[in-house]
Amino acid sequence: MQDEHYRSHSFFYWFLTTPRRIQPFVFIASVETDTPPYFLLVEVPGTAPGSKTSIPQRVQNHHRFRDVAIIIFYTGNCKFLSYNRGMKFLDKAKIFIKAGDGGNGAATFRREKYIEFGGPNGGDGGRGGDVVFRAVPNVNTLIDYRYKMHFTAERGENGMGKMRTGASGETLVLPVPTGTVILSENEEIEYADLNTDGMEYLAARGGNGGWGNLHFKSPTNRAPRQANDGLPGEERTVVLRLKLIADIGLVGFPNAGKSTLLSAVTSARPKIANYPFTTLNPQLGVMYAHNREFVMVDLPGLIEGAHTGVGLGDRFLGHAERTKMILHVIDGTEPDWATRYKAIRHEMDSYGGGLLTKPEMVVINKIDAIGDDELSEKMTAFKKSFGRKKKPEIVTISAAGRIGIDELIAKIEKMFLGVEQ
Ligand SMILES: Nc1nc2c(ncn2[C@@H]2O[C@H](COP(=O)(O)OP(=O)(O)OP(=O)(O)O)[C@@H](O)[C@H]2O)c(=O)[nH]1
Ligand SMILES: [Mg+2]
Repeated sequence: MQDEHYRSHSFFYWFLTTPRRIQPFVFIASVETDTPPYFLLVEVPGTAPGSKTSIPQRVQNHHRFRDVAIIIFYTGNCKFLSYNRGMKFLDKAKIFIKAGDGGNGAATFRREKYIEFGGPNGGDGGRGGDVVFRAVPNVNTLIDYRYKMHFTAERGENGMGKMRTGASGETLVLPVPTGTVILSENEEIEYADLNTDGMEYLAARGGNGGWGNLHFKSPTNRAPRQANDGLPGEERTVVLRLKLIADIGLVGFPNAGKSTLLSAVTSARPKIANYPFTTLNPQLGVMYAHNREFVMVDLPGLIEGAHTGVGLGDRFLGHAERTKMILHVIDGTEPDWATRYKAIRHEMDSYGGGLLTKPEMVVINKIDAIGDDELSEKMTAFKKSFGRKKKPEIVTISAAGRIGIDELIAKIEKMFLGVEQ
């Protein structure tokens, strides 16, 4: 399709011939056709001569790229491998929130016919609106927070004469996907973890309304002209980080067949292709077993050094943090499973987050593409590589050929029973 069309041109050609866009555009490219090293590229809009903001500045404005922004102007045959149109997924956003200021108190006096010294009757100002985050189901991206980054709740109304209190400002409810963690600006303090639907976090309190002059009436001062201004609403910058909630996480090298497996056991239809980094964003699917259903998340492929930012880096491993079980997918046609296995485990270890201690199942995929002898030889070598260490459960399948899928599902279900007891 379109994808293929792009692939048939050199990256540079493609870059030059595509019309200007208003959104940044991310894709993976390599210098030689389909071979490492891969570069994560971002094309940033509005870079024409005379543009007010510089390219790096524009890239900096997008938190997502803070640590991986690389811009390469490459004139050779730079092959475009994969792209992600529109960036529909975003798992981190930094936003500024401000609760509403309180309304001012009023300094007014009664004025009625025949009453000479009508006393003070200024009402209080209304309270400013709070800012509240609420976890909502059926959304799994923070993309809404990408372009709008400032949120202010309504101000309280000023108090009025005749003892009327100003109306309070409306609470500003900011919906976030369930699984969103709210962190301080430097990401060191976790304020809240909205891990269940409907959970709320009051992130900024509205300012109290000021007192009207009625409050200041006393025996010694019966006609106070004094009234307070409302207090300012709280304001702060917070970082939202989404950690998807799934039961099972799929990890492995690019091209191992993770997305193929997801599509074999769930109704999700992720992009599948015979080149690395097809999956650029985590994908969710629901797997139906005999008695229950499991949410599975397909994560972009890891490569050696992912924790130092190589390839897509390990940033998506955050989505495996909340899973109860890891499915480690290995391409069975690879000559040395043990080395591949250890490389991924090493990346998971470097990431931390308790990933290594999660129950794990190793899924050897693509067995349709290898002979029985080769399979058993490799299996023996793989098992041997664990030495005396405890071996994980190993399952052989062909995700594309749908071999061993039912057995895999049954084993996952069984393992879950063990996890839950
Ligand atoms: N022969 C064979 N090929 C398979 C099997 N499963 C997947 N493939 C092929 O392997 C290639 C990669 O599959 P994907 O599912 O895209 O791999 P992935 O692990 O999601 O890769 P990334 O998204 O890049 O990390 C595709 O060309 C698939 O058709 C299998 O069981 N047998
Ligand atoms: Mg994939």
